[in-house]
Amino acid sequence: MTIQLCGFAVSNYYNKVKLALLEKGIPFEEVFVMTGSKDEAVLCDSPLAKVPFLRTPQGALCESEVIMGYLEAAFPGTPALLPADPFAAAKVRELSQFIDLHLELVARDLYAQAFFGGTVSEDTQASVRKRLAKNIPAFQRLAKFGPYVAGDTFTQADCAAWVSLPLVAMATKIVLGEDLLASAGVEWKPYAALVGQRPHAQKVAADRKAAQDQMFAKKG
Ligand SMILES: N[C@@H](CCC(=O)N[C@@H](CS)C(=O)NCC(=O)O)C(=O)O
Repeated sequence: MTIQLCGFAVSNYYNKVKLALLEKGIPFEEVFVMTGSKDEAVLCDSPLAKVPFLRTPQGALCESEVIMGYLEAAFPGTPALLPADPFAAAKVRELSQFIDLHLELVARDLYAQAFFGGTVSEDTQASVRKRLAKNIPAFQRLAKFGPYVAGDTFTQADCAAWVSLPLVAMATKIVLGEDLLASAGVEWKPYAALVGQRPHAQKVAADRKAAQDQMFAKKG
């Protein structure tokens, strides 16, 4: 059985895993699954109906960080996205998880207003601003941008950073009136452009754009 990546190409977490699969040259197929599915088969594989999830010959896995760990361990013969040294590898994963939990998950509270035509209360906006004011400088202590987010090599952390830093920047700019990453001195634009030059990143971006256009056409 070929590995199946389940979800949709607009999702940043889906694209984090998709970029890793492509960079590692692991054969996979994409299976379109929207969030919030009530389908029993989906809930068995991703109990919160979140995406992405991965179907493997041994069963399914949800949570992108876990999937990234699995891919690295299960396909050692492919290009490594983690250093061989256990501590150095853990530092990369620390950064990746930090981006997910302390930047993206916080900014996510703004997405309804930033991207989906909803509104976000003043309280929520203030809370996001306060949490990011603490979390962004903390991220800056870990991030290297040398030129990759964890140092001189492209790693798993870049898969997380490249899909999520622009969202954090855009959501804060649109809703709070200020790109909190840029204001704090995180030069995410040249970084995103650098990673965006990679052929596999270009494929992910092109697929995302096509999926966004399709979503927009349906809504409009
Ligand atoms: N911690 C999860 C986050 C995944 C996630 O939140 N995915 C979004 C789409 S980008 C989703 O499924 N949202 C629907 C929901 O939270 O119910 C991971 O790393 O895979």
